[in-house]
Amino acid sequence: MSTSPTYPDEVIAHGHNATHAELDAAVAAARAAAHDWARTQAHERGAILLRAAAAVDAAADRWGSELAREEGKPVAEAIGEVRRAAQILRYYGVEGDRPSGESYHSPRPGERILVTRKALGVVAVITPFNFPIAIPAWKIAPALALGNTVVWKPAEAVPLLAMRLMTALADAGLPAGVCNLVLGDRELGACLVEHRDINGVTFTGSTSVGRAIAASAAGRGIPVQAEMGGKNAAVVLDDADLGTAVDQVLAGAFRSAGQKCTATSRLVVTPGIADALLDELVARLGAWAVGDPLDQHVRIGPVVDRAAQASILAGIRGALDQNARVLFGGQPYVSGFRQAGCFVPPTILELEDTTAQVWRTELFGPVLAVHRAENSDHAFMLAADSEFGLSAAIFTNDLSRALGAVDDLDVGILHINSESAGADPHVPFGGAKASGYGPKEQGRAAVEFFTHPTTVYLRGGRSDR
Ligand code: UN1
Repeated sequence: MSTSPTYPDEVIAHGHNATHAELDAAVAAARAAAHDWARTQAHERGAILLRAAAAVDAAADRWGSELAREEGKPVAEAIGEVRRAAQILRYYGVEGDRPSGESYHSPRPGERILVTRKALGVVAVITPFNFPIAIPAWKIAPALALGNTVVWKPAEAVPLLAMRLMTALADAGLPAGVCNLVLGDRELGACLVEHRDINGVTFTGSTSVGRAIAASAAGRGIPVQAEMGGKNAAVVLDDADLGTAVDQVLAGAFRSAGQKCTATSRLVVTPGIADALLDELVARLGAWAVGDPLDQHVRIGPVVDRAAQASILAGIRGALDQNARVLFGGQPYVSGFRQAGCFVPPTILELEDTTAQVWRTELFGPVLAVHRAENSDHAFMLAADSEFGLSAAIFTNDLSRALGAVDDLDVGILHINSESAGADPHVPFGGAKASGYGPKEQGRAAVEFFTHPTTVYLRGGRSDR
């Protein structure tokens, strides 16, 4: 069952959580389907994804509204997410047209060496609440396109959108057993990733869970792809364009109520622009409506559930105890529907030092921590000082400094003059340090995870040639 984070008494969807026996049956079905699916022509597999993409696109407005109701992000963002899922399905729908493997010369006469790529087999897919259809699409589409079968456990909060994607795939003609959806809690997810009959795990979620999955997978010798936490910095240097920096920092920090692993949660700013930037951020954020995500004017909806709300509010309180200064927000809603729902006020906190928890740990909510740097070198040093390394955003018109950031920041994704969030289907997505483990997602990077190579030494068998 899922409920609305906006109006917690409202039930969005009823469903059936899988039992352990049903989980076993799903894995067995994926195993039984694996041989034939891997041998189905890549173009035929792709055609199914393309049909699913068309159905997802056609349903974008309807499913976007459902997504906004179930997950809480503003409806325009939610519709955009559904369209992004379709775009990803389309990207992998033409995988059959792309190069598959490599060909090498041989040091021996009469021989060629081919490197072919083959499916892993049955892949466990574990997805988070915050992109209920786009993240599943960007794991499941490459898994299927490259010939794997799938058992998928989505986050408990968003079963309806999971059902929608699953239905689109089934209606597009996906054979029975190729993709299996199991609904359930974290414990069911643990049983799935520990199942003896799976050949790989792809996961997006917290660093602690991702690392536990990676350890368990390593123990069984199966590959794992884990996309985990972030504490992404935006660095605004004196020479930056103020308007661009303000727009992009607000978008990075507060869209989807900050519930993106790529969200901007730290802001580092140099002295020549600091006051103007902070004044403008505060003034502009004041005009962002917080409320029902179905209202077209609303820019910030609720966070996903009560537990998330409580932990983000506790993070804000903790920061205040550690002497953070509130520039915006900071106080929980004490009346009206925002108090009754899972709302967290968008909050900007200025810190004197960087030991505060709010500078170090991921809150996964609409909270931006600010620290003033002495100069640009200091700013890059502060940005780099994190156990995480998912994304960063640098605002400057100085090409040398921008290129310096490429060298100095150990991140998987670097934006120069754009917000820290965002991803495209055709390029690698994933983080460095504690943010990522295993091969990256999307684009050609996904091929590395969802297949393994077979190196074929190829000679003719006739001795007369
Ligand atoms: C985005 O920035 O648009 O869980 C995508 C997450 C990321 C996806 C971010 N894996 O938030």
